[in-house]
Amino acid sequence: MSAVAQVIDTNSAIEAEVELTDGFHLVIDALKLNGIETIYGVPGIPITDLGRMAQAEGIRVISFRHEQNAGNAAAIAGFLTKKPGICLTVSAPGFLNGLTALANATTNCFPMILISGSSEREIVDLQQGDYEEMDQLAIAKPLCKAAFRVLHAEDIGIGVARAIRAAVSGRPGGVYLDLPAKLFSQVVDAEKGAKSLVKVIDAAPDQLPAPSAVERALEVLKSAKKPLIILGKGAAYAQADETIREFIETSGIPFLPMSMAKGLLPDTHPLSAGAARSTVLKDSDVVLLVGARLNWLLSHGKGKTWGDAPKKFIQVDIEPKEMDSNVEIVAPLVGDIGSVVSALLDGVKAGWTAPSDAWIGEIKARKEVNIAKMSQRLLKNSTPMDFHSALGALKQVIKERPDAILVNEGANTLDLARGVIDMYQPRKRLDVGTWGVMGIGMGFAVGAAVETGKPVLAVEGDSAFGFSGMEVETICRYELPVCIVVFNNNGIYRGLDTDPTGRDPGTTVFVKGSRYDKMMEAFGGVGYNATTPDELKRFVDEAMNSGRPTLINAVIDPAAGSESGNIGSLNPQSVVKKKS
Ligand code: ADP
Ligand code: TPW
Ligand code: MG
Repeated sequence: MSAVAQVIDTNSAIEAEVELTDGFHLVIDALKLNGIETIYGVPGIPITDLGRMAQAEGIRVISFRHEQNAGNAAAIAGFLTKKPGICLTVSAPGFLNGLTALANATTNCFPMILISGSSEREIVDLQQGDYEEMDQLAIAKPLCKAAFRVLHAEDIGIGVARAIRAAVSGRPGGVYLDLPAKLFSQVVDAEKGAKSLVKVIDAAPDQLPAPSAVERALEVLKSAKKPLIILGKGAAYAQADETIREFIETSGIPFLPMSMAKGLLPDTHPLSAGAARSTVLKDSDVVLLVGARLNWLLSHGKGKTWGDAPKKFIQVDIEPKEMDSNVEIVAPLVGDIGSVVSALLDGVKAGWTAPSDAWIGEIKARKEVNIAKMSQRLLKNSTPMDFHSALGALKQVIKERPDAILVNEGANTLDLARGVIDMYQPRKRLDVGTWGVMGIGMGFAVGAAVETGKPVLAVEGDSAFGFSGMEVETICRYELPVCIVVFNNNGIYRGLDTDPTGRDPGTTVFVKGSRYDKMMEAFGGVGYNATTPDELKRFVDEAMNSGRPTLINAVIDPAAGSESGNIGSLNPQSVVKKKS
């Protein structure tokens, strides 16, 4: 008699003798044992009951309208907590919908685990056409850090433990865990099942740098006339906030935060070089990268952006293979940021000369010019609003509520908000990251609200918002303190394109005069239409005070934006002139 049949036929006498458990419960117990408190997902065969049971067992289960958004919520949960965020999906199409978020998490070094139910191995492998048939493990593998499948309920403990360790150790990233439908109803002796579970000990161990590597780096740093520290989102992730602050303040080296590292030290800090970005990239002679890669976002460490003067790079990263990825790293510091920066701090305390007044003065002067220029533009009170006047209002909101979380996506809406809105606390700015991907908005907003309980302000281009906009229902359903501001300029970059043939709308434009606020009202949330900076500020304040789900349609001049925001130069140009 099979184990399942035995349960069905069991009389009360046998029940009393052997307590049984099954795959469903072992998955839940394994997650709980490892401190997983929340699952983000979309239900359906074969994981509907898994979600229900997880909820019944006290895990918070947040159900979304699309798996990509659930995946993005899990990914940002991972970034914010250093524990893997969990996304749960059905097979083939649900899995594929979640996979974009898993790949994006891996690209951004966020720890997350995509758990997908899958079809019967025997049928999938013979390609006999099962319900939602797909070889999910094979497809996931190249897109994440690690991928595992569990076939026997006794192995669930090991499978979950491996997934957790793979996600958070070393360079964090996405992990895929494949759970075939049959696994969930497999029955095992409860005691044996409990013993098979694994609590992951020291999942992301400290990784200390070699003392010789620290010496080498300190020597290079001491030789600098114009040193610069670049903080990346790895530094934000590391949660070594106090050590990083002390190192910067003790050494007196100016710092430049990458987008999601803003607020690690306040943007208003005297050593912040954020408002003098081009100057410091060009003129610095030694650059210490802390949890930031020399990828396209830093022009690969070479070319015009970096100027002609010779430059030496020191790099702190947990991933040894990151070194020399684009240019020579004269002093690689492989280790976790907390340990490495603390070693550097000890070195600086042992003897250090602060950077020259000339260097600090050059940066200060440039900052003052740029900030003055910017503040003029922020004060403009034009109707319709342009990006700057609208952002001026939102800058003030974050200044008054520095613990609010800012989610940001779009093109102009992203690039200009990044420059205008000062951040004051670590891990408060969440955005499109390494890929510049659209669609993270509502997933990040939900994940951030659920994980932190803090109010979220999501500043969204109208196009960007559309990628995940249906989750306003999710925000209303869970009554999350999320205020969405849609920068409605009627389209992608601008709202003015036309079809040269006159047949259709232009490729980058949307319905004119749209009222995104009505979408929020449809689900019981609050909607506003804002046409001036004063209105915008007032509506956001109301939303933040009430904590009610709110969407503000901010009417922006369709002519105000530029193609691709700040990165228009990446657009390929056609060399062919069409004959008329
Ligand atoms: P940004 O886009 O902000 O420049 P990146 O995503 O390019 O940042 O870089 C983040 C880097 O941080 C990655 O190379 C990753 O390996 C590294 N990293 C992540 N966590 C840690 C950590 N705890 N210690 C050291 N390096 C880390
Ligand atoms: C998954 C390409 C980059 S920015 C953008 C798109 C479609 C939208 C810009 O319009 P928006 O912002 O949001 O209205 P604004 O303020 O300039 O008008 N698909 C994906 N990712 C990306 N990056 C794109 C397409 C893109
Ligand atoms: Mg737009």
